[in-house]
Amino acid sequence: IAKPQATRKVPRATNNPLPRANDTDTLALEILEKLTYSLGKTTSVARMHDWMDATCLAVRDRIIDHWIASTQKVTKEHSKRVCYLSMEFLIGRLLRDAINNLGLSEPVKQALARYGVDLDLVELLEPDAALGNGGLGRLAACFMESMASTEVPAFGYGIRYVHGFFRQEIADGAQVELPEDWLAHGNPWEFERRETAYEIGFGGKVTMVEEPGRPPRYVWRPAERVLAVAFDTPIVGWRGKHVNTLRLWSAQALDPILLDAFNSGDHIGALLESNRAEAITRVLYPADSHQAGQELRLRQEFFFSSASLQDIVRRHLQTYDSLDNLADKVAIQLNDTHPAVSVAELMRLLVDIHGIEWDKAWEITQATFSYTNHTLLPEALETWPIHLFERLLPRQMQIIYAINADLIRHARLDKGLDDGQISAVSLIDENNGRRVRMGQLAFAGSHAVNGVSALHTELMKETVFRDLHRLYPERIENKTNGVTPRRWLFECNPDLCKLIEEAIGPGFRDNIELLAELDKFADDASFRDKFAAVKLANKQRLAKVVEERLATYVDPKAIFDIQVKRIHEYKRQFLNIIETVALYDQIRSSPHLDWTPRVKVFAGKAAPSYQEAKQIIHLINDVARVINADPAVRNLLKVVFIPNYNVSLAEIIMPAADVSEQISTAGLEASGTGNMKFALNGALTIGTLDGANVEMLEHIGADNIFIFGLTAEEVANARANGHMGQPVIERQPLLRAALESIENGVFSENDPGRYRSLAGSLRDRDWWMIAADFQEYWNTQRRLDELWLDRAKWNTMAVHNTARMGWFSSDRSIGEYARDIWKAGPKSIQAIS
Ligand code: Z2T
Repeated sequence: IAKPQATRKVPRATNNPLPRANDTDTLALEILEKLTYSLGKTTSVARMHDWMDATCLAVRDRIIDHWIASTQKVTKEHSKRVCYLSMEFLIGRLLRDAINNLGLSEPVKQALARYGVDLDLVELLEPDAALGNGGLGRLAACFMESMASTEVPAFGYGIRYVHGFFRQEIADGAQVELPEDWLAHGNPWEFERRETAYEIGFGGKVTMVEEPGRPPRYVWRPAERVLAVAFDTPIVGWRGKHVNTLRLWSAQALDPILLDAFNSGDHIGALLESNRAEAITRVLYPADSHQAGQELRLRQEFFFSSASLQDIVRRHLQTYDSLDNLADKVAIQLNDTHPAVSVAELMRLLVDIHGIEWDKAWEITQATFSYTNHTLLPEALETWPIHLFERLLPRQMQIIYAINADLIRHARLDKGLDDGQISAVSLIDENNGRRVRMGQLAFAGSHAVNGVSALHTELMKETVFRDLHRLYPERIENKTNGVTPRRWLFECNPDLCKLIEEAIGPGFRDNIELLAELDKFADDASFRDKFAAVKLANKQRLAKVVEERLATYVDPKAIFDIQVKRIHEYKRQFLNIIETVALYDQIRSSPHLDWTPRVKVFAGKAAPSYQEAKQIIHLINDVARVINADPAVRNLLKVVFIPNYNVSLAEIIMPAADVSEQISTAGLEASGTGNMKFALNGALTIGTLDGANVEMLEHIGADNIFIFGLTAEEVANARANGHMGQPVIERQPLLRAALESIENGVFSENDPGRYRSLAGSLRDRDWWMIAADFQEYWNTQRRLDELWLDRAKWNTMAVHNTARMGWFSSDRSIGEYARDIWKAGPKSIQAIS
């Protein structure tokens, strides 16, 4: 159903400017033009920042050419669109990504060189967009890049936080949080779309309107309304083939200033409303895998859900005259439960605003939505007190009750569930002071629900969604996570890519699974040596960063053993640092032995209110201070905690690791994605049978990965049988001594009791199975020490890792979503095996 022809005829040539040329001359001229006419600077006064802006703008013009072409193609072909709703997008920098995907690396570098400007230095000035906490947000960013690269028409929908994830500093060993201000110098990648704005309501009343001969209608009159304004960022795929849009919403007051108040002299009061509105998108909540219970968080969730749905519905109605075929033309993916209120909000739009009959609306809703679960941790499962929900979103609350009534009727009458089972599937938790369960809401409103690794998906069926799964056994499926090889191999490790290309040709750049052809070079001594030389150069680069930021020398010839990720008890940085202390003790007591030199690298942020996690950071820094100052270890052991872990730092760290630490308590890490980035870049993994480690073991092979520790099932059994740490500690002198030194203040002489309760938790329930897994972890580390002495063998294994990680590309993940859940994207993508 085509739109009516535009009445004003515009000649084609002026409608679409010619695509720009990509040679060095043209780029040099255009960068100069941007510098002059967009920034108002001459080359003689331009600062590096101006060069960065000018470069972004020249590159951006080329993205726009492709963006327009992509948008026109999708519109013309009436393609189905994917809408990826996510509270977080952990994007990092975009300049190198754009340059690389457009194939402009050489000409841009040379163009800048003509002005005596180094592209590498220019890139460093771009702020790192950190609109996310960790894995979940970074996955959303990898998926956006992969959807563009595989030509799946997509919109990312999220929040344009003014302040992203906090900046971390370490002062006297402890974490200090500082505000982050990524927009301070403007953002060259975004386009404000003032015309694309929607009203978002909060509070107020619902009234029933009855008209003769018609079913009653419900009208919601919110007490408060704010405006959601769209900011669009183009996301360019590999070889510029396709460009999608990341649309982030910013909150504004309907009336920026209350003139009456202002004129009557209340200058502050005149701004209260706009302050209150803008607060919604002011700052990212810094808690990963933990529910933030505040009202502002629920406001954020509804704000971006409602804006995105209004946008989706409006766009659909621009092309089609009815919403009946909504699910044929859009697939909406809920990235965890943060946007789960969308289920109720879409029902409201369909039923209350567009007059669609309830059952029909429910059919459309379920066919449109699908939901990804990212954690089983009970403290992360979102629930909202009914009174808060009702006060803020009265109509959505009514709709949830109605959905629940239908669900319970079906469960009781058609499936014969008893009262206990009913209370488990209900959208309302009646046991903890009546709360709305967002997980059950997302499940009920979706036709497909997925976990993010094979193990995690199986555990979902047995734990959080056990009863809903029995009711709807077809709904849960697995979609193992992936990472984009463009950012996490091509851009962060260009030297390795050059080497790979020499060996197997350039095909892997378009089909990453061709990396498998590297396998046959694993036993080729000369290839292996070159592979090791690239690793060494990457380690030298990281050593330089460590020297600059921490004034600590680390020897690039030592094993770089790295654990970088959010600091969390279940991720067990504590286990790693206890092993470090035990190793320190051993080196000191047997200095004559042939110890393998190691550098233990840590980085990651703790949620500001997570005391245990902050203690772990403090402990790592305390241990580092003591060990690094002790001449007795003679550089055999170094410990560094690099502050302010973010995407840009990860791009330096991933290529520089020999050993990747993926040591979570089994059953608790849903997938992990850092594990994939490390192995792709040739690190050997020491890890538990958790999350995607299980599938990495299958792909890489048991001979090329170091697996240890209790299985998820064994952890569950140990917990059920009242496992205690103390008896285990008694039997393990190494662990005992290490724990005692931590407990007795060896690393915190000015505050000897600092770690007493942290260490005590191991003697007690040992909830995270640190005592339980210690001995095997230690033994496995010593096997790594030994392997390091046979460098040929180590390097063979490292090559196998890179060669066998192609499957963990987010292109593969996206292909599976496209084929099984969305039924969208090019036929070739949906046809993946
Ligand atoms: C997060 O990063 C993850 C799960 C969450 O559950 C929340 C956040 Cl912020 C609500 C992580 C998982 O911990 C990790 O295992 C997984 O790889 C990642 O999401 C992407 O799926």
